[in-house]
Amino acid sequence: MYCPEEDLIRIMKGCGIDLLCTLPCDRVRNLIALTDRSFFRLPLTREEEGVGICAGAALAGKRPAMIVQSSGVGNMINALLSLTQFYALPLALFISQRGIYKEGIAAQVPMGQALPKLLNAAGIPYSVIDTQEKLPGMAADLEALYREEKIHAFLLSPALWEGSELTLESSPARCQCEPTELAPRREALWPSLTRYQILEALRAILDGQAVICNLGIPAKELHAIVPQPSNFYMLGSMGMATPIGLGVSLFTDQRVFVVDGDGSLLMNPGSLATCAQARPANLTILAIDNASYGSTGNQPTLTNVCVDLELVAQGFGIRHTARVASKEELLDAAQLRPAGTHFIHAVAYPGNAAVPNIPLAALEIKRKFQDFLCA
Ligand SMILES: Cc1ncc(C[n+]2csc(CCOP(=O)(O)OP(=O)(O)O)c2C)c(N)n1
Repeated sequence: MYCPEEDLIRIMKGCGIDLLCTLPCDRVRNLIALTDRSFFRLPLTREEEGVGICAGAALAGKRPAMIVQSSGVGNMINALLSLTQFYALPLALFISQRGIYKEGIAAQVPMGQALPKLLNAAGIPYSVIDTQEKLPGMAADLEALYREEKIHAFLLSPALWEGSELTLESSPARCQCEPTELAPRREALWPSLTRYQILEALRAILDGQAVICNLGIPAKELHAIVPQPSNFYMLGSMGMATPIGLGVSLFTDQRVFVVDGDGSLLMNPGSLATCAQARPANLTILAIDNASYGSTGNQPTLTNVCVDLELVAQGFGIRHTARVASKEELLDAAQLRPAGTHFIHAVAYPGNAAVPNIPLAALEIKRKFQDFLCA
C-alpha cells in the first residue's frame, strides 16, 4: 500500500522528534492528522510563533520540528534568522511546497517558487522530497541537523502525496474537542448557520458595497452568492483581510465590509488594535467564526477551545461589537448603527458549500475593485 504519510511519520519518530508545531495546508492535512498518534503536537495561530516555541523547546534540550505551508515561511523568516540560526538552535522544517506542482491557486506560485531561492539566500539548507524513494534519505539529514544544531528544510512536493492510499475521517471541528479547563469566559453561543448561509443572509446588505473577502472557500462562496465588481477576493496572503479593509476604509467614503475568518484573525489579531486606533467611520469587520480552518480541512482553531473573538475585539479597543448566531441577530447587527468601526462576531457551523472557483485573475479583481472605488 502506497502511504508516504506513514513512511514519513516513521522516519520522524525514528529521530526522536519531541514537539511538532503545525499550521495546516490542504496538501498535508492527512499528514498532520496522522501525527497526533505519535507526537506532542501544538497547533499554531501563526507560523512565526512556532519558530519561537521551537527555539524554547530546543533551549530545553528537545528536538522540535514544524509542519507548515510554503507561504508560512514568509511569516517565519525573521525569527528563523535572528533567533534559530543566530543562536545555533536545531529545527526541522517540513514545508508543504505549493505553487510548483499541479497548483490550482495562482497566489501560491510566487512564494512557493521563490522558496528555494529564499532559503539559499538565508543560508538554510534544504532537500526536495518529491518521491517516496527520497524519504529514507531524510533520516540522516534529520540526525545531522539535531546533532549539528542547524535548521534544515524538507520541501514536500504535492507530487509525494499523489496516489496515497491513506484515508482519514475528517469530522466537523466542533465535535473534535472535549470541553477543557480552558472553557470560554462566558457561555458558548451555538451556531445555527454555516458560512455560506451567513453570506446568503447578508446578500442584500453586501449588494453594491465594497467587500474585502478572506481567502479560500469564503471568497468562492461570496462570489457564488454576490458576484460583483466591488468584491476584492483575496487569493492568498492569509491574515490580511482586516488590514486591507482598514487601508481601503481610510481613503474612501464608501462603507467597507470585511469578511474575515477566525483562523485568519488569529494569525494577525493585532490588526484589530490598529483598527481601534484608526477608528474609521465606515469599516465593518464580519468575523465568520466556524471554529476551524474550513478551507484546509476543518482543523479546529482556538475559538473552539479558549478564544472568544468578540471579547478579543473589545479587548483591543473596538467599541461597537456584537456576537450573533441566528439570522435575526445577524441582520440586526448588520444595521450598523451608529457610524463607526464595527466588529460582528458571527458564530457559524463548520462546513463548506460546493461552489466553483472564482473565474477571475488577480489583476481583474484589482482593476474592477479600483474602478468601483473611483466611480
Ligand atoms: C501563511 C499561510 N499559512 C497557511 C495557509 C493555508 N490556509 C489557507 S486558508 C486557511 C484557513 C483559513 O481559515 P479561516 O480564516 O478560519 O477561514 P475559513 O476557511 O474557516 O472560513 C489556511 C490555514 C496560507 N494560505 N497561508
